[in-house]
Amino acid sequence: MSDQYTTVDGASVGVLMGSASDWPTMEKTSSTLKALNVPHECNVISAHRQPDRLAAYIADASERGVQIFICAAGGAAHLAGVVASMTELPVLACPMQAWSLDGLDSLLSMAQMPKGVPVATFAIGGAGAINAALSAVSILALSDPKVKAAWLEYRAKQSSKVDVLPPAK
Ligand code: RP5
Repeated sequence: MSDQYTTVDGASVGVLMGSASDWPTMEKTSSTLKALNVPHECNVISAHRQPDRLAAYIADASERGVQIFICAAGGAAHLAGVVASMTELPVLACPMQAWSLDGLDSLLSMAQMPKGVPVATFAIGGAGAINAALSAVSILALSDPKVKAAWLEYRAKQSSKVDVLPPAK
């Protein structure tokens, strides 16, 4: 089955998008994971247009050792919820700004999952795409000392970059 997908040896995070149009935003997820040396794989699989392909990917990815899924979708954004219905692994949801309502539709579709099948939902757009990657890193850091070291270094660097004074006029 894996010839239907982009697979990466040792990937611990599977990034999924409902459409290639989500990539300009989700590229930030990928570059954040890359910056922290977290092997991951990115695929476009639509929950409503390709349900069988999605089910096959989730089963295959879990068997190959993927530990966390990050799912991006826009509009009636059900990709993350459908993925969560197929796996016991953590699912992080990124609402896309998409084509209407500035992404509020995507945010509510993801955040308003009925109880029992959770998805952790992030901010609309780029901030959420980056934070989903960082949250995946923080989860992996619980059991991987190398990821933990990279995560602590990232946080320390970020802290040191905060401007203490307002910029001079
Ligand atoms: C969702 O609908 C996708 O995740 C995307 O955000 C949105 C628009 O998809 P396209 O019409 O660009 O394929 O399925």
